[in-house]
Amino acid sequence: MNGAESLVQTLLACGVDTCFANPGTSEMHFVAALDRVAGMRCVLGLFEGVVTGAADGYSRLSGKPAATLLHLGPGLANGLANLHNARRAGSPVVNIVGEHASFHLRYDAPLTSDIEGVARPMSHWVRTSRDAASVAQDGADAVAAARAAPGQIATLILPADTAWNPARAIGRPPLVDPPRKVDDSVVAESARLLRRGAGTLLLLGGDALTEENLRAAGAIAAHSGADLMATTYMRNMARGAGRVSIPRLPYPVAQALPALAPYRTIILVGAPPPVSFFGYPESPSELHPPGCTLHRMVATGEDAGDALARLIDRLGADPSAARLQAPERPAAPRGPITPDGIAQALAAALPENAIVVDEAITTGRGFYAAMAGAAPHSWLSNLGGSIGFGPPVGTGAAVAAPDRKVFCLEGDGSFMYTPQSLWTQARENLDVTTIVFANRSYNILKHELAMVGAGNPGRNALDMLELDRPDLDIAGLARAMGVPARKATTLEELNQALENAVASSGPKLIEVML
Ligand SMILES: Cc1ncc(C[n+]2csc(CCOP(=O)(O)OP(=O)(O)O)c2C)c(N)n1
Repeated sequence: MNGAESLVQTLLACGVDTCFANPGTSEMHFVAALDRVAGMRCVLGLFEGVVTGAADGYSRLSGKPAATLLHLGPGLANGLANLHNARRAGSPVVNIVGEHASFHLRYDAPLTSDIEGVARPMSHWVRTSRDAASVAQDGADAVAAARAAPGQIATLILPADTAWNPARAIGRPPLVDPPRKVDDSVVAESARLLRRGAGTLLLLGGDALTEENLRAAGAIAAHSGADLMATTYMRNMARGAGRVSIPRLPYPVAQALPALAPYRTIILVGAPPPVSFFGYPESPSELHPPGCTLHRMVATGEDAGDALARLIDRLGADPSAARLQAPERPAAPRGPITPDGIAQALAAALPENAIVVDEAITTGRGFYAAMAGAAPHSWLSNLGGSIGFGPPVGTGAAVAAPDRKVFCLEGDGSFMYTPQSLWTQARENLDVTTIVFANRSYNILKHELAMVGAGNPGRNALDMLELDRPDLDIAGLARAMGVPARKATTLEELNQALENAVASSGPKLIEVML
């Protein structure tokens, strides 16, 4: 057994059995080990942003980390944006990054760089293996670090000689602490605030958005009269008929401020204090109204389910009293394509237990509300704001949940960061339907330009916001990567394309011409 084999065996022993990879020379022993050690599913991505985003999506559905395999500093650097998104989402990821053989480093060969330095800003844990004998335990430590609540990024750097030299043992599977339970005093204070009466909001994020935890929050709301709201972005939220349906905090500051204005008290349950995405000259960064009390009941990494259950007990609330969303499946819409019409088409077509990955940007502003009564589904969105998130995350989600249909809702600008994801979807025959909203612009940035007070855009500025020259053929791009695609120019065509996507499995793309 060499170091690479001991690492693959260790990862398997620690429950990590899926690896998204884009390898190079320094990772060849790890690649070869995949043939010699059975049990690791390896999925090739043609760009590292696909690899890291897929690991994020995989963990959101499986509840456990995937490994990534990345080629030295530059390979890792290509994957950093989606690692940033994964980090913000609390997704566990174990990165294995190849490095030159130790004896070769001093020659400053072309791919030499400070890999630890590249890794650190997006990693909670970084280590370079010293020798082949250490690799296995380093691997187990990396898995333990990734699994620490709520989920962390662990980056293990593997010099090529630590992979090819002989090793004996495999690493011990990690003991991972369960999420911390919140203090009794914090639950008691929440109960006290809720008893004060009107004007109280429970702002829910992270694990508070699972089906069970939403039900518990719904019971607290029914008992106390408090309102419920979700964070603007969510890791994996249970939505649709039969679930507790709650609004989300709007993205635009002009809508977020009035949404929070009625509240004297905001109790944070797995949600950070609400702040605007960017700072603007004319609006506040903090979104809660002046004088409003913010009470953090459950911090990131703490056990939301336990805290909500204890709050129900303390209030004497009926745990089964939550109001559940009735099914509201609209009729398939007709006529010209509009954002509202698309929302209706999606709500009408969505099959039971689908996974929705939302990177629809401005076209999708109304989708969340419009799909509240659709068939039960999971809603995944981007907590890190780095676009090019959806196609990789949808890819990883489909690997983790092969019996569920994935729908990636994509702005065309966002889609164009990581279109290679389609190739992986075709190769692995993943059941992902990508729906691209072809407005041929960075529409959101036109609004942002006004918000930051940058004045009226001239020709040069507009050129940075328009994607119409040359014209993109996204359906053609999909076909070139082996994914069947069609364009929808009316809602009737969209309905038909969605029907086809629901009726058959495998990857597809629908380009919706706005
Ligand atoms: C990695 C990264 N680069 C750039 C941006 C800035 N940015 C935010 S939204 C956006 C355009 C999104 O365009 P599209 O997906 O077509 O949606 P639309 O605004 O047209 O609805 C850009 C470039 C970003 N958020 N992340």
